[in-house]
Amino acid sequence: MKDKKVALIIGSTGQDGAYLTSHLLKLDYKVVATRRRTSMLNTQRLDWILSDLKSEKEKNLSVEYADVTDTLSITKILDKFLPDEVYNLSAQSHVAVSFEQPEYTANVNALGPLRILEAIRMLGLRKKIKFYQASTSELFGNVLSWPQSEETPFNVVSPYAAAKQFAHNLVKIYREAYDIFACSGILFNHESPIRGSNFVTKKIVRGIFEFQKSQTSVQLGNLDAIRDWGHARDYVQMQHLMLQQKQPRDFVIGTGKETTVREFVELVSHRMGLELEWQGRGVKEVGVCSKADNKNLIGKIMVKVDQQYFRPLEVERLLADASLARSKLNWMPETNITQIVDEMVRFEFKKPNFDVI
Ligand code: NAP
Ligand code: G4F
Repeated sequence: MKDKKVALIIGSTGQDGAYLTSHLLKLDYKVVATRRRTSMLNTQRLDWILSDLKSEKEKNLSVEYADVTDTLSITKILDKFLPDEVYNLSAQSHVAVSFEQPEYTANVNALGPLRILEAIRMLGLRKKIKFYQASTSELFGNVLSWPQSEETPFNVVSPYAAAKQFAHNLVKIYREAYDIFACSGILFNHESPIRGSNFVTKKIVRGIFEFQKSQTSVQLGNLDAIRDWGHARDYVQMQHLMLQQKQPRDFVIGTGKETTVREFVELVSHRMGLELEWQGRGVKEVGVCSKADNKNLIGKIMVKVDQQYFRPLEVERLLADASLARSKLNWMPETNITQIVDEMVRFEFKKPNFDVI
């Protein structure tokens, strides 16, 4: 009997890590999923997503401690499990936080992938392992052309993106210098019910849900930012497909559809049976409830713009051209923005017994 392929997922406790673990187990991989040592449980998302998998599948899962700021932990896990595929999804992934903690962000997001690639090389595994790096549309930054494809120049505007650019370049360098099968997925924003609660989509869904219950308003920054939002479940399929190519190559992954933060608020409100009217401008802008079954909500402020959620520099507009992924890997996103909103809202109403941090 042919041995199962072994995949190491570094950063399995995050949104994508949970979806990718589930996807690879369904494809009959043995999965080694890493978590960080924390003082409290941090595997809730993984547990939630694996709850629908039969125990036979779970037997193919091993959850291990590893931290990309700790070279030894990375080297040891590679040496112990000798994986066929390594997915580096670990990151300090919040752009606004990267302005507050630039050094930490660089350590995790730039030096983390360096440590993994060096460990692969020094352990003599460069011909065995295929490596995936979670790159990002934030690299396009202050965007130089629309829509953004693999050919669009980078123009980063945050410490997060600067660190990710270092990693992106490094992947190319290790691929060319050492002949490692290494590639980067340049992923546009992707969301899901288990998105961290300080990203804008989850914050909006949770905030409007709370407004319905307790009339507290949700405070947001730039309502006019435009994003190309897809579903994490669709995007992890592409992460796996990228490592099945004959030759390693980077791909842009996105839907090719634009939505503003303001429109996202309107979609979520509508899905919850509410409508709102925008009043005022700039940091004085508010969204006032104009329609609701509960008449007590009408006239109350649902959304308030708050200066503290603006960033020192902003990526105003992102839009993917994922035609290469479509033609070379036959990949297409399956979930549109209305379906994403619907899934996120339904999850919020079910009141899951864990908090997505
Ligand atoms: P996420 O939910 O924030 O997950 C990040 C993961 O990295 C978590 O498992 C986290 O562990 C782990 N991690 C953080 N620091 C670590 C360290 N020092 N060592 C090991 N693991 C560490 O992010 P995501 O949305 O799933 O995104 C996955 C990757 O894709 C990230 O690299 C992100 O930058 C990138 N990306 C995301 C998007 C998007 O829209 N979601 C788009 C483009 C690129 P804890 O659970 O313990 O915090
Ligand atoms: O949800 P966000 O924080 O995502 P952002 O900054 O686009 O980054 C995400 O996508 C990247 C891919 O392009 C990933 F690389 C990265 O790891 C992360 O997953 O913010 C989206 C937009 C921004 O323009 C932000 O300024 O929403 C705007 N926004 C407005 N009010 C807000 C808020 N963002 C957050 N987080 N919180 C607010 O209150």
